[in-house]
Amino acid sequence: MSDINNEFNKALELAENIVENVSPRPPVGSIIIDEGKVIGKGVTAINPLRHAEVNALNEAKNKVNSFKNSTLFTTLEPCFHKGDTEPCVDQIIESGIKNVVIGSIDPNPKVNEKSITKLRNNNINVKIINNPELKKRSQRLIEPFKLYIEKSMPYVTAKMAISIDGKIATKTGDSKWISSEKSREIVQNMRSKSDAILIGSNTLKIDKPSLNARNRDFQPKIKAVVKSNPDNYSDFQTLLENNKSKIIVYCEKKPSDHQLWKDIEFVEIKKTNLKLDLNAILIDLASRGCINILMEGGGKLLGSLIDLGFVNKVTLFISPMLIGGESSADSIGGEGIEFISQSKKLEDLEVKIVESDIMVTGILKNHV
Ligand code: AOF
Ligand code: ZN
Repeated sequence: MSDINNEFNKALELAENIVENVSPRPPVGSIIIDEGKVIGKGVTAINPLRHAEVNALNEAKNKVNSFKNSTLFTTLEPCFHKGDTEPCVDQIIESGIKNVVIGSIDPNPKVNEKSITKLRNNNINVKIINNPELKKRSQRLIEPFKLYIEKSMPYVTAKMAISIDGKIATKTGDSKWISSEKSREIVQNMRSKSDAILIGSNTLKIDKPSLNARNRDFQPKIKAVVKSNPDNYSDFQTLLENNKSKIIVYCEKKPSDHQLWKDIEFVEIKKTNLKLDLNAILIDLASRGCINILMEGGGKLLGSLIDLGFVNKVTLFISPMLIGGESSADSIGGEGIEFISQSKKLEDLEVKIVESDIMVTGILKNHV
């Protein structure tokens, strides 16, 4: 890799490893290099709320007398507007930095190339990274944010723990545990980085999950359940255990005694084709600032989401076991397709071994 790509890769790694959930902002990593040395590093942070570029500038400030020989590498175009923070573009100009290298253009219409133009108008040399691999990784980082900004929709990651024969439970509903302990730890991290966890009514009833991110500092903002007729408060007990999230039940009709259902919010959703309108549910979650949703089953709800083109990424843990049984639950239900040519294809496949499992992640490109 050339020097510039090497340095940019460091900014990318910072952004890819942010543990704090920074939604609804995109995760950004920035690095400042002077005379070949890293003098400042920064990522988007919530506590205190500060953008990556400013965090990097603050760290670098006392390390050199002037930034005239420094280069800022940042994974996203700096912001142009005053949001919850002051515009980064102005702080970069004021700092005296003369070179900026950017990964992706900010799709936010309030920014969208305006900062690049402003930097150039202030005699700052701006380069957009053109190494395809680094470009792609920069894009990946902002994909959920892009979907949210452009379509007001959240980015849905479907997590599945399946047997070799694609089952998510036995015929009696037992599913503890299909995936290995290490795989389940990875899922705790995924929960912790998600804004909302989404499940269907069968998963609630059969698995009785808590959906907490166990032993993690950051919890999902929302635990969401899709259930047409919530009629039994005790079904929700495990969700309430050690709960730090808001619990929302998307239903056709609130239970008549809903005031007695402590700590649960009901959102009534109309049915389309006899099913709750999933588009309306996702729009509601996005309107609450949820841009990353982790879908944790079951097969029926996941199948419907896939049929409608609402699943953006799949994370699959395949465990080396066979379950069998016609009545045991399959990982994906829904309508399905008639021809292989209509199948949803996974791109950017990553495959690795986690303990005894095969972990596969892929991006579903052909969503609507
Ligand atoms: C940056 N650096 O680290 C991030 C940026 O409400 P605010 O002030 O936090 O602004 C959020 C917007 O800033 C967000 O919508 C996106 O366009 C951009 N994100 N920009 O310069 C950062 N996270
Ligand atoms: Zn900014």
